[in-house]
Amino acid sequence: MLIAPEVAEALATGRPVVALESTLLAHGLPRPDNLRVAGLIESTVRDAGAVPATIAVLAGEVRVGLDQTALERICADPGVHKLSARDLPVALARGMDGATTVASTAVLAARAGIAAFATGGLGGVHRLARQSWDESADLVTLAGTHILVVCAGVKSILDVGATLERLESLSVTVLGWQTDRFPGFYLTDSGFAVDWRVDTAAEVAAVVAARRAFGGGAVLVANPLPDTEQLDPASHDEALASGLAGMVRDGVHGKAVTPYLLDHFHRTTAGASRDVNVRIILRNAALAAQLAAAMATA
Ligand code: PSU
Ligand code: MN
Repeated sequence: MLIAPEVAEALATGRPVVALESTLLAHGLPRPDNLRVAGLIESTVRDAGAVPATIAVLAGEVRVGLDQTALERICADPGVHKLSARDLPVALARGMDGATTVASTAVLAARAGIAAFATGGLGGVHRLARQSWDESADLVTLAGTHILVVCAGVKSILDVGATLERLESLSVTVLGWQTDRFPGFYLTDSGFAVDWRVDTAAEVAAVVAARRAFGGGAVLVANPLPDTEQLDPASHDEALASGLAGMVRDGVHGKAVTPYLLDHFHRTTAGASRDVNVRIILRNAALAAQLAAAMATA
């Protein structure tokens, strides 16, 4: 595992660090805009007072903290692999390049000693899961990984109710950031409530410290978009319906499902969902930096 000098120094001196995943760059956002967004995410973390650590695999080596050349390599190559936790060993053994999902990023970040991680939306239980058994490895991996994850809930392309039930079974702590409602990624409100609302960074830091003290697992902070910034609900529902139909028609399955649906949204909403997606990530990056700072001083 190669930790960038800036990240290593921040970790050694107890300064706040925010881990960032690379799959949302490589497989969640269109090229070449993804490279610009990668830079924006990192500068947002810096402006909020923390050190960004984007995680990826390059030539079979785990990299924690990417320089510009490395970011370009992950963002520009259309053939870059999507690596969930189970794919990591193969990529490492074969010297491959790959982008890391929430699951693999969380595992690697925790291993590096990073306490906070920002993403867009978590993977979860897919709407057709009763037939397909498609549940993201993000869920089961987070159950056993000591890390704070900031997200805008789970993507609305998923079965949100089923995902919340699985998070409960897997004992992942879920907190609503200044809200009682579980966010729906593109949408402010998924239609489901959260059990625990938190209003300050100090509260989150106290929950994380308590989680550490009594057995581990992830703490999820769900950070909704303000409703003035969400995707128009009507175009959302339309894109979702045609996306799910297209998925069945085209026989999309496995790790291709999430990138397929995100790309379908971006195309059918003429880029509106991509803009919302970027706003979500930037807001989560800023909040994760703020929470990492509170955890560093707790
Ligand atoms: N959130 C986004 N865009 C993305 C993803 C999340 O805003 O592209 C990615 C994350 O890397 C997440 C993955 O871990 O989608 C889930 O994929 P799957 O459903 O195949 O587990
Ligand atoms: Mn899946």
